[in-house]
Amino acid sequence: MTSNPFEPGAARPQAMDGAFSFEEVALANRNSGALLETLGQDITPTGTHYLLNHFDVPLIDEAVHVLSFGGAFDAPFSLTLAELRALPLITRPVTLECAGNGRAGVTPRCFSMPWMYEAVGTSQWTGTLLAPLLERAKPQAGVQDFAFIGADFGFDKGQPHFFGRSLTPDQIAELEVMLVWGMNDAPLLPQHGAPLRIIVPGWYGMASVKWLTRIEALTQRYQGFQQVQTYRYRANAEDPGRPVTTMRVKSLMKPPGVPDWVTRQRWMQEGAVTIEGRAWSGGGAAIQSVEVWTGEAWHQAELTGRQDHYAWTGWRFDWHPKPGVYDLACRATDANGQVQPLEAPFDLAGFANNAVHRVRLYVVEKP
Ligand SMILES: Nc1nc2c(c(=O)[nH]1)N[C@H]1C(S)=C(S)[C@@H](COP(=O)(O)O)O[C@H]1N2
Ligand SMILES: [Mo]
Repeated sequence: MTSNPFEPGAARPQAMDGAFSFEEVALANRNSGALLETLGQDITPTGTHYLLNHFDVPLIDEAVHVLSFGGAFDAPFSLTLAELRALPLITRPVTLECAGNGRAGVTPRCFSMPWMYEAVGTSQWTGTLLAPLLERAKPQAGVQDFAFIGADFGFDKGQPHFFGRSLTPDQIAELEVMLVWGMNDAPLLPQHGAPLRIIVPGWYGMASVKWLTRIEALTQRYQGFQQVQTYRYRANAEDPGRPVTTMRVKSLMKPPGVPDWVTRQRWMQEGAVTIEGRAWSGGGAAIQSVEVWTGEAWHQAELTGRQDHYAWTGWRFDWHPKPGVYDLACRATDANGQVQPLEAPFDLAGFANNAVHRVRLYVVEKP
């Protein structure tokens, strides 16, 4: 790492394994994860939805905030929040997962937010569809990309930028992107992008730009840092990579039993227990099955359904363990036949680690 993080070419600390560094712990304190005990519910309680904020959270006065459409539009305009609220409303539960979820389980790990399993959640998002507004602004014939620019500014690898991402006209036609200002029947909170963000259903979370201030139509592809310099699958440092887009098939369980305070190891007395959780995949693909490993075999879980095309699916498995130590796991298969792997393919930045969720459970005799 160069000593000055604001110099062009400034690198991140070395990838590593084992103990977490001071800086990783500081990032983890800012970017909280979901509580796994909420995985029995379709909607993640608002205050427990995970957070991933690269820079400082901008505190924006919604009374003066405007969203502007600019660049290669023939009829560019701006909208206040009051004007947006008068547009046709849509409320939809959408599951968001951070592309870095699972990074702490990748060896060697990339120096970044060290998520274990918890960077995923489902909220009821309220807003309006984006596509009709882009049409109203009349994109010019040669438009190749729409860039979505947030109000948060900072540095990464020595490069200053506003957080921004883009989608092509074809992606906009396919994805049912929403402009949202409400979360679970309440105003969007500052840390989740208030007063206005986008939601790109079925994709990893980086596409869902928060604190949205500007939409720019471009006649070339957008070259913003968060679009081209990161969020690419790369096997090694020379690999130009492929862009990270839709979520990979994955499932998580609500850890059974009760925890030990510091180790979080689980404990229960012998008897009946229901193992339950949630499973999801990208691009709206349905979950076809979830299996639970109890130490000797995979057992089919019962699927309890999903609320929406872009929301996760509930599942449960009734079990009656004898005393012993169990290394439980769950794995999902989606309608495209994609199966959650025991170990995910290596990625240099630790993106999209969808390896099975493992939980150790100690079952003891009834006294
Ligand atoms: N403006 C802006 N938008 C952003 C981010 C950010 O740092 N700045 N983080 C992205 C990433 S990586 C994720 S995973 C999601 C997280 O959304 P949440 O914090 O509401 O869960 O927001 C995305 N949108
Ligand atoms: Mo993310």
